[in-house]
Amino acid sequence: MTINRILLTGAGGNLGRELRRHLKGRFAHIRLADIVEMAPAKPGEEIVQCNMADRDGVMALAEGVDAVIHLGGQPVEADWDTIINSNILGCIHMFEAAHQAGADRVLFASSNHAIGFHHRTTRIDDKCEPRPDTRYGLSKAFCEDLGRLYAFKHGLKSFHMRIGSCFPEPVDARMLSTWLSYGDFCRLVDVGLQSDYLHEIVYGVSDNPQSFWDNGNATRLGYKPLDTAEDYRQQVAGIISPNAVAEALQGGGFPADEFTFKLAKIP
Ligand code: 15L
Repeated sequence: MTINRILLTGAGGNLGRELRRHLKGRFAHIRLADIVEMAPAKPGEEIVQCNMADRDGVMALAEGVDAVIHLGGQPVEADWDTIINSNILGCIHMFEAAHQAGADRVLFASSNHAIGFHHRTTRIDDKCEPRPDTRYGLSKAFCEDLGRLYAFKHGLKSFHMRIGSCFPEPVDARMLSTWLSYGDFCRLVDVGLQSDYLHEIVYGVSDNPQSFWDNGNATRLGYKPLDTAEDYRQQVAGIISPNAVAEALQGGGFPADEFTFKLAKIP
């Protein structure tokens, strides 16, 4: 299917605004959705304010679109109510709406916090066991599986980007492993929009030699990152957490938050 009409959720957030600039003028129509206010629509754009927990609102959002890029939802750890409404229900609504609309694919902003309880010394790939490090991370792991259900049952393609740390620059030593530049994020989204697959998990990470992740699956699909956290080593190498759990585990401060177990017992 040729992709002409795109829905971008979370369009008012940092990554959404980057992607909006990147996609502009390349598709016949881009519907931009968020719960927050967004900059006014330019030619070829449409703005819709929507809460992802509102089922009917999300069903209407997906009408007539060929591809959904779903960045919307709660971006960090929160209480159960917030996670259930914004992320779990939001994702269920989004996948069901994309299916009902006959869309070809959904690209989903998953997160490294779906696997944050892996040790930093373990190199993992797209096939590793999920180890959510928070309620937030669990919602991301859930949506990766939700994508499997819609892919295998209905043929709705889904592309799950386990984003590391997507910021203008790395800000601490952990990001020498997890950093994703805005440019590489846009390149990864292009792979999700252009390549052929049924259900894939890829890591949203730049070309960092110290990465925790074997991103061979993204490479296989055509991802070629052009940026690297190594360029920032001098400025961030000394910035580490005083918390031993945060420093030992891939998710950093997320697994360490509310942690009451023993680090030595985590396999
Ligand atoms: C995420 O999932 C968050 O959305 C982002 O704010 C960062 O904390 C990032 O993970 C990270 O792990 O650095």
